[in-house]
Amino acid sequence: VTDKERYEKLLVGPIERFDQRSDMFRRARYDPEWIERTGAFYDPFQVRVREKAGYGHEEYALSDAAWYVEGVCGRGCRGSDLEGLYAWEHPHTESAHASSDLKIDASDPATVSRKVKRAARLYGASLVGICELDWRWLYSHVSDDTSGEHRPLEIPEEFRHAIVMAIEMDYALIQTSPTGGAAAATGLGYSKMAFVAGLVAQFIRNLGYQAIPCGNDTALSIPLAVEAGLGELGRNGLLITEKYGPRIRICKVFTDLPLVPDGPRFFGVEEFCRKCLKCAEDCPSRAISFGEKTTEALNISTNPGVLKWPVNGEQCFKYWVANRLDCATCIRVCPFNQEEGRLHDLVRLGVKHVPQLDPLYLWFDALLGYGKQLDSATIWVD
Ligand code: B12
Ligand code: SF4
Ligand code: SF4
Repeated sequence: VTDKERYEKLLVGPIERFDQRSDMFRRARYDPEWIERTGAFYDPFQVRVREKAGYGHEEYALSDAAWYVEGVCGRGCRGSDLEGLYAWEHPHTESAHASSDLKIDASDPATVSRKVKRAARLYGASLVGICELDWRWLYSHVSDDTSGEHRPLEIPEEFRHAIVMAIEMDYALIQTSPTGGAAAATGLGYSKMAFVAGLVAQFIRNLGYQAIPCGNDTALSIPLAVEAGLGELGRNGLLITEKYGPRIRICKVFTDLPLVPDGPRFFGVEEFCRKCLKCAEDCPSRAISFGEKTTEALNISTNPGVLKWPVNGEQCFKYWVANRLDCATCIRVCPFNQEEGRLHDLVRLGVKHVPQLDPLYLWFDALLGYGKQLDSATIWVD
C-alpha cells in the first residue's frame, strides 16, 4: 500500500466543506450560550494578569507583543476582508527585471517548485511542501469573527496548487504550557506565518502569477499539510511532523503557478499514537480521545467523514477561557516534540522502521522526563 492509498482510506466520507462559522472561535462570538461562557476571554478590559507564576504582567506583555505583526499586518485569524500581508491581491513590487505583465517560463514545473520552496525557506518557513488544492478542505463559507459577516467562499478554479508551510515554534517556550511563555511561542508563530505567507505570495506575483496567502483563514490547514507531505495527523488532532513533531504552525499560499505536488508521507505516527496516550492523559480539559478513531462528529465544531481521533473543541476552548490564555499542552507532552539531536534522530528512525519498539521509546520518554512542564521563570533566562 502506498502512502497515498493509505491516506485516501482515511477519507471515508461523505465529506462536506466545513462552514467556518461552526469553529469554536466564531461560535464564541455569536452563539448566546457561548458568548455568556467565553465573553470574558475577548473582553479587552478583563484583567488577565494575576499573582501566579507564568501569568504576570511581563508574561502577558511578551505574549501580546509576539502577536503584533499578525495583529497589525496580517489578521489571518479573521474570516473575511483579509488585509495587509494576507490580502488576496497586491501591487507588484517591480524591479528592473520584473514587470507586472511578464510571466516567467514555467514550462518546467519541477524547477519552478524547487525555486518556490527555496524562496519559502529563505523567508522563514521551517518546512515546505506542495499539494493539489483539494476543494473539500476549503471553507464553504467564511465568517468574520469581529463583524459577524458570513458569506460563501469562492476561489477561481485556476488556483490548482497549495504551497503549505510549517513554522517551528520555540521549544523552551512551549514547554511552559499552559502559561504565558507558551502563549508567546504561539503568538510569534502567527506573526511569522503572516510574514512568510505574505512574502511567498508576493514572490509568486512578481513571477507574473496569482497567489492567495492564507493563515487560519480560507481552508483547513492540516489536511493540506498532510497532502503536501509535511506530516501525519496524531491523536492530539494536530499535524505531527517528523522533525519538530506537532510544535509548528501552518500557513499556506494558493496559486495558479504550475507546480509538482509532493504527496502524503507516513512515518509511524498512527502506530505510535495507538500505544501512547500522553496527550489524552495530560489534556487539562479531557478534550482528546482515549478511544478508537471514528468518522463521527462530536458536535457542530467537528467535520465528520474523515477517520481520526476526534478532539472536543468545546472542551478545549472552555479551558482557554478558564486559563485566560491559550494552551499548548498537547504539543508540550507529545514524544514527537523533541529538540534536534542525534539521539532523537535515531529514535525518529526507529519509530519509522522498527515500530515494535514503540513501548521502549515511550518508556525512555517518561524516564527522561520529556514533556514535563518547565518552570515559567526559565523563559527569562538567556
Ligand atoms: C478553530 C481552531 C481551533 C479551535 C477549535 C477547533 C474546532 N473544532 O472548532 C480550538 C480552540 C480548539 C483550537 C485549539 C488548538 N489549536 Co487550533 N485551529 C483552529 C483553526 C483556526 C480552524 C480549524 C477548524 O476549522 N476546525 C473545525 C473542524 C474542521 O475541526 P475537526 O473536525 O475537529 O478537525 C480538526 C482535525 O481533525 C483536522 N482535520 C480536519 N479535517 C481533516 C481532514 C484530514 C484528511 C486530516 C488529515 C485532518 C483534518 O483539522 C481540524 C483542526 O481543528 C485551525 C487553522 C485552520 N484553518 O485549519 C487551527 C489549528 C488547527 N490549531 C492549531 C493549534 C496549534 C492549536 C492548539 C495547540 C493551540 C495553540 N496553542 O496553538 C490547540 C490544540 C487543540 C487540539 N488538540 O486540536 C494549529 C495546528 C498546528 C499543527 N501542528 O497541526 C492550526 C493549524 C493553526 C495554525 N496556525 O497553525 N484550535
Ligand atoms: S490545547 Fe490544551 S486544552 Fe486544548 S486539547 Fe490541547 S491540551 Fe487539551
Ligand atoms: S502525545 Fe502520544 S498519542 Fe498524543 S499525539 Fe503525541 S504520540 Fe500521539
